[in-house]
Amino acid sequence: MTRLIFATNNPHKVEEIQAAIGSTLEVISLKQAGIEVEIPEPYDTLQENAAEKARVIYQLTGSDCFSEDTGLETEALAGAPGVHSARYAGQERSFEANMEKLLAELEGKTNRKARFRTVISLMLGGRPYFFEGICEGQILTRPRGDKGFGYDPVFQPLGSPLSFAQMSLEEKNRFSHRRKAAEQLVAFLRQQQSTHPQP
Ligand code: ITT
Repeated sequence: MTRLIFATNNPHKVEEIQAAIGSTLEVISLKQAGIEVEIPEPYDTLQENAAEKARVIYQLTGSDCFSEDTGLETEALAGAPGVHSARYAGQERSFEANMEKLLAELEGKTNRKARFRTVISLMLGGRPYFFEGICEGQILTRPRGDKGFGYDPVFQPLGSPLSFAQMSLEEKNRFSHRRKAAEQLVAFLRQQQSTHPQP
């Protein structure tokens, strides 16, 4: 089984990705790898931020690794909060404050269309590769449910009557942006292994 460091400080992401990919890949969190580092997200695109996170951890460890950057993009707000989702309401990165700000910005707007977009950056043998996953849906008028993290209570994926925060991890993964990107990562790694088998 391939072991890869997942360059994230968000334990929810580790749990969701490991559940999505099953046992084909063993994901080692930064915490499990004993790495304590504040990873920068200085750029204006998910792809550049994801690349930077993976690059920092690759430089630090010399090991193959991956990272991901995720944004919630709303149509009525021209893609906001997007790449700024984590700090939408300020530097303290509060899930509640971020949701409150989003609901306030969308107050009275009939277009509630939104999507989560995840970009995974894989560093393999020193080279970067990218994979994207999108989940379309809408922003509810008030939070519903208490599972998950981040904007989950206000996001309802297309095709479900529930918000992400009303779903189990397995249910969320049926729709999730992160699961879709992770599956592409796994498919790519499988293909690499079949064309360049390890001795
Ligand atoms: P790392 O950079 O350490 O991976 P992070 O929490 O800072 O973790 P992001 O910058 O990718 O991760 O996340 C942006 C924010 O978007 C995150 O703080 C959440 O509030 C929100 N978010 C990301 N994925 C989400 C999901 O699946 N459901 C709800 N909110 C999510």
